[in-house]
Amino acid sequence: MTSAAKYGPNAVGVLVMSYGTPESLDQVEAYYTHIRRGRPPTPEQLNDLVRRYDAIVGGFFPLRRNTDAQVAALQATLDREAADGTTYVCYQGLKHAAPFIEDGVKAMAADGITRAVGVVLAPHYSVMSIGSYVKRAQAAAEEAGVAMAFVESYHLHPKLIEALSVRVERALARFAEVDPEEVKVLFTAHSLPERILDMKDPYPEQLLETSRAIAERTGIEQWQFAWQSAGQTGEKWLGPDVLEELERLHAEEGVDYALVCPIGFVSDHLEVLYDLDIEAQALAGKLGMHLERTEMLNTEPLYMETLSDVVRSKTTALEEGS
Ligand code: FEC
Repeated sequence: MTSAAKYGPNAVGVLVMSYGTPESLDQVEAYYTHIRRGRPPTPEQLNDLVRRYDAIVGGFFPLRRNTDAQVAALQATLDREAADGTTYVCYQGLKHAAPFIEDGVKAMAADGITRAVGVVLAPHYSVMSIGSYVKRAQAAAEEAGVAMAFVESYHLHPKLIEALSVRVERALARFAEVDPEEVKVLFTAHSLPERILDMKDPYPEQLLETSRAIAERTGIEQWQFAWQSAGQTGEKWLGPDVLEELERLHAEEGVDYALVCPIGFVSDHLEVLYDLDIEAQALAGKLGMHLERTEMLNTEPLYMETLSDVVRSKTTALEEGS
């Protein structure tokens, strides 16, 4: 018996895609090689990455636990909101680790799912981020005979903006020693190679749109955008980098209080727990600055409702297209 009967012919698959992370320190090399499209890292690069994971991993890799929890929470949200009669079945598909995107699509097809929506656990579109998830999922879906539609971005969804704004307000309250107006807010996201600008990629503008929407909603005036976690690939990446910007703000503008809000990410993981909580905090300590970071969304109900909402809207598009 195939599981098609299990879900019924009208079930809609939801391919929930995320970056992926190793499951143990001895998997870091294979993971890093996958990120580098099959080119193994040098021993120095590998040691550096293992060292960074070692600093944040306490028996489990945070991104794996968070992605698992997000997929389960989205499934529960879709089940709870099942008023329109559609049954949604979530499958996980990771970019750089198992279960890979292709595994997720195969699992749907094996369960007899013929229609599905794809959504990435990252709100902003770039051809180098969401674009590549979608390309791989689309190719796997065509091979497996699954009709798919994709959510490309949801960076201005009102519930996402609300959840992020509440986090900014909560974090500002941690600066007990100064007025919130004296705190510089830095919205950040993963940098990408500068060549995306020649492609007219919407990524930088979408990130600014999210930043502006939060600033408007919270009434903050002292804010700007900075990039983080740029790769070491020999080409130029988008700047300014958040670390350089903290140094500059302190030296040139006398900024002593800063709040980082990593709007490009939705989970606690390496780029937040190491790059911001360890690396940026060490820099702030050296400069004598008070630096805080907003809490990540993880399974925040407003975020789950954002995802459920965009998945439902895409289902309508899927039906209209078929
Ligand atoms: O916690 C974890 O285990 C994983 C954290 C993690 C997230 C993440 C998100 C994004 N990345 C994006 C782009 C690139 C490009 C390269 C690149 C390289 C790395 C390396 C690690 C890594 N990324 Fe990542 N990224 C995470 C982790 N990323 C580790 C390799 C070593 C290093 O540079 O630190 C460069 C590839 C190359 O070498 O050619 C480009 C983008 C996102 C946000 C969107 C998304 O989540 O998909 C964009 C989380």
